[in-house]
Amino acid sequence: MRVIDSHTGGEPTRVVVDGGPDLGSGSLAERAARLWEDHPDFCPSVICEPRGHDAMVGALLVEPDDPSSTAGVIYFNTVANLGMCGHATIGLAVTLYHMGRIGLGLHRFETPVGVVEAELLTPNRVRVVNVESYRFLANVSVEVEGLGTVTGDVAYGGNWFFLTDSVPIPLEFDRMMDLTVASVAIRDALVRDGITGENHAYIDHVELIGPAHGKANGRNFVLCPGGAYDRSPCGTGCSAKLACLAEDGKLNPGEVWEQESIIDSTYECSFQPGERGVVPTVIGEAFVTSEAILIFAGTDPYRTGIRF
Ligand code: PYC
Repeated sequence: MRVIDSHTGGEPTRVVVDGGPDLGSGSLAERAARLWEDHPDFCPSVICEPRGHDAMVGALLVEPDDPSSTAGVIYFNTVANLGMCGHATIGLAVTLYHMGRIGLGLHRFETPVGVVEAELLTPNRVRVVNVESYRFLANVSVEVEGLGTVTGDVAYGGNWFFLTDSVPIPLEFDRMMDLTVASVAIRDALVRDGITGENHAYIDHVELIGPAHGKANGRNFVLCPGGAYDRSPCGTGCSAKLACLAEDGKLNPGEVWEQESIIDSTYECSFQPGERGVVPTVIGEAFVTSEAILIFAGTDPYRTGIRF
């Protein structure tokens, strides 16, 4: 299996270039469901240790439904599929350019949650127009062990997020462990209290928000579904954040919001009004880091990844 790795603002993406499973026909959402149902070893083999790690997001290229789209893509992490992934879309566009498969300019990618646009502004800088994003619940309070009452919003940005500024831990890199433990506790409390996204969707991302260090407008720490933190400012998390800012009247259409990650990487974000919420734009940079052939030796006890 051939893969190309990149990072976007520090967050890794592994694009499966060939050797992935045949998912048959049907919508992207149907094919994404089939990925784990019919090929349960595929995603862990590609991105769990020892070949990958928790922070990595995989991108499996598939035929698009609409031939005018550049490609279909199914994003996955160590535990599940992601509906959309902002950093990986930036990484994917830069990877396809690196391979000579696409040029600078506008491209359309189909994901299980809808079509997104990726405009390669330079070989490394990409502008993503994400699926429509919206706030579902505002000012939800949960009692969290060790933190007390935590209040935040539930919003959709291609994945489901709980966004809060009420955690009393500084958003500093050296507090990573505390931030992770707090975010996992918040996610567990949401489950305990039956707080979900629309249609009972599991809220698998927690976004802690606060003031920026640099000239950005805000800083975040994002807990991803597998327990890793997002090194980038999280494209879908920024989209969820934009939806909340717009609804609170704190950001106008077209106005730029610069979002800083826990490692100080940044995205330039803005939105246009949507039918229900906002249509977010996220601009960031990715760099290819390696090209590799993954080897799955029959005698390797961990050939399908370390998982328990
Ligand atoms: O950039 O949307 C994103 C993302 C989701 C999980 C990791 N990165």
